[in-house]
Amino acid sequence: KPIYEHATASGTRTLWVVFVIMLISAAAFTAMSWRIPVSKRLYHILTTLITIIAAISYFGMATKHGVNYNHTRKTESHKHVPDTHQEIYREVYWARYVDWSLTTPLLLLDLCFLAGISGAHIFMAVLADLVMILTGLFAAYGGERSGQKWGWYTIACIAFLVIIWHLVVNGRITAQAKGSKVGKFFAAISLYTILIWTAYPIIWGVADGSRILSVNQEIMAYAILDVLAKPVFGFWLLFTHAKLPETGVEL
Ligand code: RET
Repeated sequence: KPIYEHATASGTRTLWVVFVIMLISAAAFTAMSWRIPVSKRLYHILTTLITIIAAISYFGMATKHGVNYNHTRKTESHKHVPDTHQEIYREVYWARYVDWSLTTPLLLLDLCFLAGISGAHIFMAVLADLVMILTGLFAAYGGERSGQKWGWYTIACIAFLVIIWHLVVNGRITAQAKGSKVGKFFAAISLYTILIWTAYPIIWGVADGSRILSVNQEIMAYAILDVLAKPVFGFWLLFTHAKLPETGVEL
C-alpha cells in the first residue's frame, strides 16, 4: 500500500508561528519607515514587502492551500523473485517557490542597491535567481528514476553559483568604491546571505531530494532559515542603514 509523507499538527503549528513572526516584522519595518522621509525609504519598502509576501505564503501553507502531493514509484529489483514497487506520496509546499520567486529577487535588490551594482548586472543576477527558483520547483515535482529531479536540481545550483558570483566578485568591488565602511558592511551582510542561502539547497537535498528528513523536520528547517534570511536580515540592514548615511539610495 502507498506511503504518505505529510505534516502533522506540530508542523502546522510551526507554519503558523512563522506566519506571525513575518507579520510582526512587516509591521516593525513599516513603523521604522515612518520616521524617515519618503524619498529615503527604499530599503524599508523592499524589506517590508519581503516579510509581507512571506507571511502570505506561510498563511497558504498553514491552511493547506499551498500544498499538494508528489507521487513517486520506487522499484526494487530482487534476484529470483519479481520486482516490488512502492508508491510514495510526499507533500510538496509549492507556496514556498511562489514566495521565493518574489522575495529572493527583492533580497538581491536590497544587496545590489547597497553595493551600487549596475542595472545590467542587477538584471542578470535577478534572472539567474528566477532560473534557480523555477528549476528548483521543477525538481520538487520531478520523477525519481528519469533523472528529472537531480537534473533540475543541478541546473538550479549552477544558477545559484551565478548569483554568488555577482555578489562576491561584482558587489564587493562596487561596495568598496562607496567607502571602506560600506565595503565592510557589504562584505559582512553578503557573506551572511550566502551562508544562509547555501543551507537551502542542502536542506532540499536531504528533505525533498533524498527524503531523509520528515515533512515536519523540513518545515522546521526552512522555518529557521526563513526567519534568518528575512526578518533578521531586514533588521540588520535597516539598523545599519540608519547609522551609515553612505548606504543611502535616493528614490
Ligand atoms: C533550491 C533547490 C534547488 C537548488 C537550489 C535551491 C536554492 C534555493 C535558495 C533559496 C533561498 C530562499 C530564501 C528565502 C527567503 O527567506 C530551490 C532549494 C540552489 C537559495 C533566501
